[in-house]
Amino acid sequence: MKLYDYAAAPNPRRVRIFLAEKNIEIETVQIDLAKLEQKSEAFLKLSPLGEVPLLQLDDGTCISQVHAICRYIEEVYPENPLLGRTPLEKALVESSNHQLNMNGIVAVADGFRNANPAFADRALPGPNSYAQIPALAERGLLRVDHLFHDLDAHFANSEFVIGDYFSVADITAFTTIGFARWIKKKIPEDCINLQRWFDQVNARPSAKA
Ligand SMILES: N[C@@H](CCC(=O)N[C@@H](CS)C(=O)NCC(=O)O)C(=O)O
Repeated sequence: MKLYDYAAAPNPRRVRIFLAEKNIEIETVQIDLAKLEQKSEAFLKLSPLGEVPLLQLDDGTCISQVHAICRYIEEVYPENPLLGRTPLEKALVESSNHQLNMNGIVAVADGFRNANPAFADRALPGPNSYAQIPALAERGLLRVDHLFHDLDAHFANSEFVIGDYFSVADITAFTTIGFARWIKKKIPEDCINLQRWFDQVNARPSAKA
């Protein structure tokens, strides 16, 4: 297997942390998004969306999308499950992870891509050109503020996103907080529960991935 990656980008980081939690080492290939290498003919042949992360299997098959890549890895390497251990836990992890992707990763991406001049006409990733919508950038910032406070309230009574079980949902939330720095958003000082959870996850060796 080979992971097409970009060290600075949040979505590939989610997969790198997932792999690190499972102690799996695989070859990575850097696709430099700053140099628009994702738009090269060679990469678009593998990934028509021109996005990283992309997992390429030994037979050449390519899997795009963080969730699908994590699902495949979990099925092939079931030890130390991160997508849930029981039917109920699997459903709860998927529910939280989807919600955190939409209200976290996507909200920050809206805030960043709709305001940064480098993303003019690239407000969404992928092969099509989309103009920036400044109101979406503003909404993104507001959504991140709300997410921080919602998570703070959640972590007042819960060690991780799903009780005392560390899961992919924690990886998504943790990566969101790192990504939020791109829009100059830090954990607010009054969010002590969120900060406690963040420090705990940040202390795991996988956080360096
Ligand atoms: N929904 C995709 C999102 C992937 C994505 O947005 N990747 C970004 C890097 S974090 C990308 O490849 N951007 C390419 C571009 O901006 O052209 C997933 O889950 O993998």
